[in-house]
Amino acid sequence: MPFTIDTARTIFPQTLAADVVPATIARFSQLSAEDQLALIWFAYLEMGKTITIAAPGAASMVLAESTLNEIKGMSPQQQSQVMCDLANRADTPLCRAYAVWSANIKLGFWYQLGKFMEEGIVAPIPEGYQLSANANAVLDAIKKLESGQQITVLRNAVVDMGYDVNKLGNFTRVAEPVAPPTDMSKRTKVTIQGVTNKTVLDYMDNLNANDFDALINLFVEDGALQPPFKRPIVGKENVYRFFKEECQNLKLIPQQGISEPAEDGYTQIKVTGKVQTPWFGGNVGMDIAWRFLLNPENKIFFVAIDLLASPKELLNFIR
Ligand code: 45D
Repeated sequence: MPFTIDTARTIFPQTLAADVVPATIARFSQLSAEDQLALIWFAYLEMGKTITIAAPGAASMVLAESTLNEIKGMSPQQQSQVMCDLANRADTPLCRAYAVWSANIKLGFWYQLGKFMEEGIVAPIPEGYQLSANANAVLDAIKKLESGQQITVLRNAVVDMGYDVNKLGNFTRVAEPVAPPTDMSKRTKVTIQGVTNKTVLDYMDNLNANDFDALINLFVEDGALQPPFKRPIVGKENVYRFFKEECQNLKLIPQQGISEPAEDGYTQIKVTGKVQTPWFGGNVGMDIAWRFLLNPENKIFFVAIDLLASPKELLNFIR
């Protein structure tokens, strides 16, 4: 039986993903908007003690600028209301504007609001705000996570805010411009213990070089990519857009892997290693697995990217 995206998703089923991340997000989303905002504030302060976040690129700030200026001009009460609206996914013009932004613009927007809150330009979380018992329990759970898992929870919380894009009908996405790929002379090459497959090596090297044109050509037309805790993104066109919108300046540091034949002349390859996001650079190394399924022509039919449950999983190559 030939592979489908659904059957491809189950290759290397013993791979243990950090399910604590979606579980924590689910608990978080049950909280009141006030609790959500205060909780993120406390979590953010806590994380700031050990890891520093990089200032977002100028391009993403420009795209959020008019909204940020609008908020700056509001009364403190209106400012708090706007933030609650975002957490409540309310139907307001501002929540609609937020909804069409790429993940990086949303993160840059909150980064800037956080600064404004510290500086007293935007209404802060009230001094002495008491989290509900549930919110306290979620905050405790977040504090216990590894840093790679913490930043994933935070990112998901931010990305989920605003009006639901699926209710917008026709809309135009707003994303940072795509910078040209790294100059050939400046590119680096990964090596992966146990894996010599050229497609997999090219995947890593092209993504590290922001060369999304070369990268997408490694995929079959109806190929798919499954980001951590997400449904697969299916079809070259959609995967290509995802690369350009969400994958600039990632650093992939694959370490080891295993390659073996699958049915119908396909090859399945699992690689584990670290990934750094431009937001935290070398401060946070996420433990990641890539599960590739290549067709007989050595093109990518499917690749899943998993955030691993623990560093121990980096060495788990059991099928
Ligand atoms: O509400 O091979 C305040 C793919 C309080 C591609 C705040 C990948 C109020 C293929 C503090 C102001 C992408 C899948 C909020 C690989 C409030 C591929 C602000 C993987 C919200 C490897 C909060 C890539 C703020 C991966 C400012 C795994 C929060 C990338 C900021 C992972 C949070 C990237 C930030 C991650 C989080 C980035 C900046 C997890 C960034 C997380």
